[in-house]
Amino acid sequence: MHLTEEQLSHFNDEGYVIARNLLEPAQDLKPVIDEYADILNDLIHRMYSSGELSETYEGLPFHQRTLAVVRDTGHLDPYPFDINVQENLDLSRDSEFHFGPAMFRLLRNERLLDAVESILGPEIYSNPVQHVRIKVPEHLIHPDRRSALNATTGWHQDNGVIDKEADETDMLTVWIALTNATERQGCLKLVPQSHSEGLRVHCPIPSEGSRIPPQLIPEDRVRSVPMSQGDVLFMHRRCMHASLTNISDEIRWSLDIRYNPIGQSTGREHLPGFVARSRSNPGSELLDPIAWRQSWIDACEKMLASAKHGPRSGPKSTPNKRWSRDHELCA
Ligand SMILES: O=C(O)CCC(=O)C(=O)O
Repeated sequence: MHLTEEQLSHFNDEGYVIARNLLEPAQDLKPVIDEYADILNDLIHRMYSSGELSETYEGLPFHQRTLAVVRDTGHLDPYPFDINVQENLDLSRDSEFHFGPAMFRLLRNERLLDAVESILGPEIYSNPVQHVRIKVPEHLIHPDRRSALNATTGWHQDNGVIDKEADETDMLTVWIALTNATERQGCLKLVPQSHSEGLRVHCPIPSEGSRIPPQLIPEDRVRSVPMSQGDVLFMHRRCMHASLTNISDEIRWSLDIRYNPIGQSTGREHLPGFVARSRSNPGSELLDPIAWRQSWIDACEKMLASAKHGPRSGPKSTPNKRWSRDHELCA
């Protein structure tokens, strides 16, 4: 499943390429979808026990059950589903995240890594900048509970939201549609060829992270990229992108992960990645999902321990500090 010459040219010229049907829903995605049904079930039972929910919606499929919870409560905490930690001062020993075996196997999926290898070469590191986004129709979420994990994502380049050390790396963003992502469901939109036009200013926006200011978005060049379940989008680290708003009555569920050649900075050195494929040293590949999960628990412990010695060294409140709110374009 290596990318074709035509796909590679598209990636190089336009800064992105969509590999249609790269992943087979029944074989590649269903294990993750089933794993998430269990997380949702646990969460619902906890919410029910604490009185937050008056029903458990037993027997409904994932999509309907998710919608039912959000309709009842106005939100669904995104963190128990995410494959990352809350990089802000809310990080605590009770912080939730998900590092399950099915997800780990998807990060190591052969078809996916073959395609990644076409772009990055055979020494592939799984970068810890990674997220799961379950986006319900946006109007159902209370405005105070909206974030880029569960609602509209603002304009950015991935290079602009990681640490400077990764500026000159080949970090590759891989966006996987776990459900269809139509325009109404809030698919991604992007600016073709923006990857070759440099890094834009990103303004710090409270609760959103860093965003490219509107005056730098060439609206006439923006195109949306609807995708079907199993399609995979590969994006250059400087491709400008954002999401549309989910105005449908369905969920839009995606996974955005990143890879870089082994040895390059990940842009989040305090978080754990792993060798996903190494043709030169296969013994260095991480094969054990438990070890993967443990590496994240250890990283959290470290961040919490250093937080005791003052907020500056602890969990980062603003991961990207290269542009300040005083920048002329951010006013
Ligand atoms: O899925 C989304 O809405 C945003 C994804 C994104 O910004 C990314 O993959 O970098």
